Amino acid sequence: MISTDEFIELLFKNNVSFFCGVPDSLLKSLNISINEKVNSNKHIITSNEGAAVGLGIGYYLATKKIPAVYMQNSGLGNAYNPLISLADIEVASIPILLLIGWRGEVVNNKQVSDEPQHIKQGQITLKTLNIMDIPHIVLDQNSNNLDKKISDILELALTEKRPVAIVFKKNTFNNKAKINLSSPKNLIRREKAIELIVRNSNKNSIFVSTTGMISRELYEIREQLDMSHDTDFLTVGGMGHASQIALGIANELPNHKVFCLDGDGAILMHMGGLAECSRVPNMIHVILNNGAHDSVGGQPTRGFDIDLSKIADGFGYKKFICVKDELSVTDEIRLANKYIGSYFLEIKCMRGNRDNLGRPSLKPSENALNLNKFIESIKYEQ
Ligand SMILES: Cc1ncc(C[n+]2csc(CCOP(=O)(O)OP(=O)(O)O)c2C)c(N)n1
Repeated sequence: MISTDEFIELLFKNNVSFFCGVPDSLLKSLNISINEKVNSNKHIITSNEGAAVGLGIGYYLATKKIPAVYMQNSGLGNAYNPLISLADIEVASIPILLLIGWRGEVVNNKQVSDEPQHIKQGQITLKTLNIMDIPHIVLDQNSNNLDKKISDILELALTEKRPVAIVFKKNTFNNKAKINLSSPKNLIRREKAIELIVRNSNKNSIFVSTTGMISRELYEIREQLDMSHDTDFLTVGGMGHASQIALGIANELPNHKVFCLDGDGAILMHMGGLAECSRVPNMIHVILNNGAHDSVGGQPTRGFDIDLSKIADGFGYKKFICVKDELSVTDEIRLANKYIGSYFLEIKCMRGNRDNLGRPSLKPSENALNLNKFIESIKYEQ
């Protein structure tokens, strides 16, 4: 395995000392090393991967040094536009080092098993980089000659002034101790909050849940309470888009309550959509704010530094409130069930999840079909 500390040292040696990006579970250890070894003003966790490319471009313009931009391969889509329409060798021609975690990797033409949302993305990752004309190397736990590989690819970036990438397979890096997950003790557990929301909402309310643990917890709670999954849509991929999916449904079912269970990382990723969510009277937008990208290792977001309910006010939500205990969650959901107007409920939660949290056995395509059927069955009420 490659030591993340040594890897960072090699980057330093090659004059790379600025890091930004969106965390990924495959790069968890790398993230910990960056936190340990890089000054906090030289490491910025960005709201999305496109933003990280923008930040990297700004850094290069200010310093003429190559920025390192890290992401999961699913983030390439967010990064595509600023990479192709701006950083590209034929446009502004900016050297950038992309560090990409390869979920759903393909080894010797064989797909490694992974969650459904990673399969297609894994199959097309290297092809996408080829189409984007981004020179890249792939590293795994057995890679050697790192020193030369890294200096060669960085030299190419600098001499040709273009983005380049290193793609990392699963288990490339050593395991580092977990990020400190401590959070204020007076906050509610996220899974408990979801359980209270489910228990206190009407049985027919529709739920759209965001990417990561939140969807997994919603699924498990339905199982535990012996409830159907047909009213839920789990946004297993497309991080940051759950709110728009909920809006798309709410807009078509004006007499039906639609919940969006969002995360702080996800809402920050594509925040502009809130301007439209605030306009529907039947959407209850719940943000489970734990100040972290909990699902991929607990790296911090700005969730605890910003005032999300003030932001919701600014976006025009009719009701907005922040709560952090079980009683208030229950009260708010009971109120929200009857309220006419967009409702923004921020719940400050603890970081962390239980160890034995399962994964949905339902395929995303079945999930979509079941919700389609459920919505058809209630349409006569509208
Ligand atoms: C475009 C994209 N970038 C990164 C990821 C990896 N990812 C999955 S879940 C997650 C963290 C989500 O954080 P948050 O919304 O705050 O929810 P939490 O995990 O804290 O419950 C990340 C970064 C992804 N799935 N898609």
